[in-house]
Amino acid sequence: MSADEIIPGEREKAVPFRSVAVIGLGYIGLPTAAVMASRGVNVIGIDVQPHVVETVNNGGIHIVEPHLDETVRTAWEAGKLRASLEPVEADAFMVAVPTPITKDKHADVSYVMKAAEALASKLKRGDLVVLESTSPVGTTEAMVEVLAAARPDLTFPRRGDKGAEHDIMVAYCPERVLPGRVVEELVSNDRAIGGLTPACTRRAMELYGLFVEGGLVPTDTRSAELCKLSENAFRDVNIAFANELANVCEELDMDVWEVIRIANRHPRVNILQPGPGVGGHCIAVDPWFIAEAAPEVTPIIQSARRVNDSRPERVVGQVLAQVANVREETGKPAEEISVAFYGLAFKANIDDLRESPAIEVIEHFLKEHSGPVLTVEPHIKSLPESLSAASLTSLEGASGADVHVMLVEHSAFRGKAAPGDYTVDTRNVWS
Ligand code: SAJ
Repeated sequence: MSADEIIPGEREKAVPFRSVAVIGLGYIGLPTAAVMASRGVNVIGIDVQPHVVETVNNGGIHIVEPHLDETVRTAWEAGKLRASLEPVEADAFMVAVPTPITKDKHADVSYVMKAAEALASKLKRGDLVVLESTSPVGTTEAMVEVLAAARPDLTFPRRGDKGAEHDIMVAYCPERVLPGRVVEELVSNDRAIGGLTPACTRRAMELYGLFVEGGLVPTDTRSAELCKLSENAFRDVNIAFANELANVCEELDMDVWEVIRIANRHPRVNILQPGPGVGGHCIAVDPWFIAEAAPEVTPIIQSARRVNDSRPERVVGQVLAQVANVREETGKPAEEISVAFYGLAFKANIDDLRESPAIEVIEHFLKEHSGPVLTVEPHIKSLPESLSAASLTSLEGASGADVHVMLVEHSAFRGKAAPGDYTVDTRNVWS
């Protein structure tokens, strides 16, 4: 699909969007709804969780993300943003629901299909439906079939349709914002706009043009779907390279940070940072959506996943080695050796503990160690259930521990010397 097909020279004036419904008020849906509403669009957020709907309808937020609270409050005060448990009529529907992965690495797109079933009854001629959730290739087409089955009175576009007019327009436009910078990146990032037909792409570009200042890149649904998966798989493979290098340096008793620092002085080399593993709900998941679709031809993507997934266990081995050193050098029994872990979030400067490799390290370590385990995480007030055998303390509270383990490079931990002689620094904070 070329840009010329999408944006004809003589374009008639766009039909305004009187209202937009955002299905799913999570880490992507709520910021998207709020940013659009702050640009004067009438937005209604739909979520199945009553506490989320109630919070938004009181001008509040249920997730932590810089600047989201003021964006939501301002839009809510202006009467542009409200929430509902049930879908309502709108001129455009944006679907931003989770697409998790099952234990055996299959993509679960059931929330997308449920959202499609729920919104189908509200569709009217001329509406636009956009899928934003990170999805396996072909999900947008499958979603259209769900909509079409529910609404035989309306016509829907199919892949490859060119000239035909349809009652409903459908596109795939993946989110690509970075947690911690969501409100800013929603506006400034370029967006891939993949319509099922050129008319669908055009309509979706009009919608995103309401709040995106980055470029709007027209394409088809499948390319947009694979593009999103490729972005995260690319990052995963690059992080795996850094982690593999860390494994090599561990074997050779060398400093990986020194090697990376100097290698990155090469004009065409940019090695990422090793760490205790890859967390979050995107980078550790999305590569499997590609691998599941083409298992025989994705050895790099699959082994990168395995390298990154094996890091927590390696870190546990390093911590146990330090515990053994303390025991040997001080004569203390293991049950008296205290170990402090710094950082629990899945990455720096956020409070999100979901799919965190730091948690995995500590859970695993608790099974191997009988002495006191301390944790320091300035962004949370209580420990998750799985860490109930550990305690949450401050930097000062952890200072007397025998072994210190840096897991997340929060700003609050930077600029300080190593707190003791026995350390494992997975993030190059103390070295
Ligand atoms: N990490 C490293 N070393 C690095 C970089 C990251 O170990 O050099 C680890 C982090 O500590 C974290 C994990 O990787 O555990 C993922 O963190 P991230 O900052 O790389 O990515 P996310 O998951 O917060 O957001 C990603 C982004 N994708 C890309 O950068 C290609 C974001 O733009 C996407 O919108 C997001 O996934 C998503 O929702 O898909």
